[in-house]
Amino acid sequence: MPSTTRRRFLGTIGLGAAACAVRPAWLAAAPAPAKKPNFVIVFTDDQGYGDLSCYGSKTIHTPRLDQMAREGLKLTSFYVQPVCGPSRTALMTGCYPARVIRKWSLAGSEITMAEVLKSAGYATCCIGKWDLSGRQFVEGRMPTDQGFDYYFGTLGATDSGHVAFYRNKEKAGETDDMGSLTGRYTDEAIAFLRQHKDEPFLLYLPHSMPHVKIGASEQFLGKSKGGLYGDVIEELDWNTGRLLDAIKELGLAENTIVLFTSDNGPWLVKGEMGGSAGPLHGGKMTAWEGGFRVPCILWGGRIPAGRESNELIASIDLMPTFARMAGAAAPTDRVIDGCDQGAFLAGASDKSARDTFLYYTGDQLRAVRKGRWKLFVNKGAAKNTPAQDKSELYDLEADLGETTNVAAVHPDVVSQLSELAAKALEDIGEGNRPGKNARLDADASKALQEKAKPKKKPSSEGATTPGSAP
Ligand SMILES: [Ca+2]
Repeated sequence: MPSTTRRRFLGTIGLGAAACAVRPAWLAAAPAPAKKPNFVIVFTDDQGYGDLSCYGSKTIHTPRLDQMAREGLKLTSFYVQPVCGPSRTALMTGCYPARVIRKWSLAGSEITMAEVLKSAGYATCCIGKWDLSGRQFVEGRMPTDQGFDYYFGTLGATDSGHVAFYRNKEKAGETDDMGSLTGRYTDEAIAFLRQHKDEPFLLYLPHSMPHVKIGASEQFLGKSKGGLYGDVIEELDWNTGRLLDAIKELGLAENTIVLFTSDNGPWLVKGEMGGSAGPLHGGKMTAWEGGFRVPCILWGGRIPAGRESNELIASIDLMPTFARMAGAAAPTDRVIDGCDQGAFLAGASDKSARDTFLYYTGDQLRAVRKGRWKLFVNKGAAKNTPAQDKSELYDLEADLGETTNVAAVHPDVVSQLSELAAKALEDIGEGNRPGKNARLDADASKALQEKAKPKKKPSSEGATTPGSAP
């Protein structure tokens, strides 16, 4: 769909997600602040819940992120998606990935956060790992086709230890030096800030690190008690500090919201080259908390300092939240799963607008959460119907590490959460049974047909067949 046609869909914000609490009338009627806030999203790759000192790491030293947390809002129940491409889909579209993709490639017809903010007059920039075009050049699916004015970075990940850069749609060199990426992306990001300090902007900085193959520059190599992985995180910490310093120096701190998070949990099978989920069970590509729950810190003059919250917030909420803050509009012609968290972030409310979350790995619904309860509905091999006799229920407030199945003690909760899962399957669907509000493009439909053929063993993390059972 041409971008001019897409603009027509940008009406006023909708409450597409039934999961979102109703916004109080007085708040809905409040006028938007005169000056539009800037947004900076720092999105690391495969960094776990336990990898920052402010989230409990004893071996990795992250003074700048710790300070950012003290001066801002630290979230301890923030959810992304369990693997790279789908996590970027969620962040950009405000939707559960299973609603819109089957392969790791986002249709041009989907409306991204960048497109929404661009429609409100924002300068938009993406620096780093894109991973929304199947890790290759695809006309119509590049960052500059999806709302970003400017792009520099790598289309895929660092698995091979070699990456090629693109600047907008042109090839822009390559490197085998994985330790150069964090500094280089940060330089590019700061250059963008200097150029656009006088207009509202979205700076999206999806780092390539600490996705294996990892590397650190000479300044950090061998310095951390956490080994090479620790060096990589400490380099990310230092460069995030450099970014915050630039924001302050340019006089942008009061009106810029900086968010730091990771795209998914740690890649545990990589051993010492992977991170830690801290007190959480599981890691990347699993439906345990360690796959989905990551550190999230928000900072800037609009975020009250010194807050820590265990409220349930998800990356799918950021698109509608930022749209509203910008006086812009999330799409109303389609279902969006995100909730407007503006009141919570501003400190006007202690409560999240969300109290449910769906855990899809790949295209399969594995678990659902409501409040303190999490129910696994289908932990085994892919099935399109949750197997009720395999239900496992965990109390995340009493048992964060998901060690004790309490399904037999709380049949009423199992029943309530099973109903939530059934509704998700009707609405979003899974596998080759898309729900009534799924919108899979031709590319995704082709993937479904391929899926119906006999399976080959997936390679590595499975760029074409993402996800696996916990
Ligand atoms: Ca990742």
